[in-house]
Amino acid sequence: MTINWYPGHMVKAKREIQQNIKLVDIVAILLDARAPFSCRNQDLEDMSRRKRMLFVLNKMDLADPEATKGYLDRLRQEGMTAVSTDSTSGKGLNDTIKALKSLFQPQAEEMVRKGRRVRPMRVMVVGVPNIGKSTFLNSMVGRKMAVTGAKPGITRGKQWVRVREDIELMDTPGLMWPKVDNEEQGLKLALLSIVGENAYQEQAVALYLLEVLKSRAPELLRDKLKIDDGHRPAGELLEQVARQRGHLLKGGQLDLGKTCTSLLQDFRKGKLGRLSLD
Ligand SMILES: Nc1nc2c(ncn2[C@@H]2O[C@H](COP(=O)(O)OP(=O)(O)OP(=O)(O)O)[C@@H](O)[C@H]2O)c(=O)[nH]1
Ligand SMILES: [Mg+2]
Repeated sequence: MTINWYPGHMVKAKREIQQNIKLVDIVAILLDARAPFSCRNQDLEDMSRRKRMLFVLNKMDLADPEATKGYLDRLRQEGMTAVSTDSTSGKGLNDTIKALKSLFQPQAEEMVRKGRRVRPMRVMVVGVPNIGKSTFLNSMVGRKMAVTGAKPGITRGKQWVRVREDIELMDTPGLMWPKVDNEEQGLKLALLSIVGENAYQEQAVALYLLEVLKSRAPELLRDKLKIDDGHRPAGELLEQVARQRGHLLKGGQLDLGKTCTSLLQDFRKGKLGRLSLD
């Protein structure tokens, strides 16, 4: 499966980000904590290369905490500044503010040296769709300013918001690159709702989810899906879940489509437990 998904509004979004990036001091690159490396967008990092960057692993509440620690270490070893957040509860926001302040410190000192007033730092929030950019902005502000939603493609235009006395944030629309060539990466992006629903086959994504559970988190298969003999092929596990959930068609056949939809929904809501994919 090759995911080819580059709607017209993304072309516009990319142009807008490119134009506005000149005005900012720091680019906060949001990544999904469950698969931060799979949702790094090289286009965005290229556009930001003259700016200070902060990597924010958002949705940490849905990720395996040990894996998140490992991903943060890996990014820091690459010389990046990185933090993790849960934007729905506000966890990690203090660390984020601290990291932003220390990234801005050299510029602030330069302003003081030149006898200028230190102005608020301007931070652009970027990343692939649906990873929580607008939710992150809202939680930094402490009230709902930007529209959010469970599907990719919610934010269209740009918006600047004064978050605190010393920080201004700009929300941007989610940006994907034109084509995902790596099949597994595509499945991860689909699983995380980063690419839209038309770009993939639900069954392939659900089977991939079961494979990941089998190999990385058999305890979640057992505890959340009540599957004890999880070594069987993913197709059989899917049928078992369909039977358990009573997903039947009129003639009594299994309604696997329904099972796939409900499994993906459960994963996305965190009902299958905390699972990381990278
Ligand atoms: N569990 C959890 N859910 C989150 C978190 N941050 C955002 N969400 C949810 O993720 C979904 C997408 O959030 P948005 O803030 O709209 O994402 P976005 O990156 O602005 O999306 P686009 O504007 O479409 O690119 C919403 O359902 C949010 O409630 C988080 O830290 N934890
Ligand atoms: Mg948004």
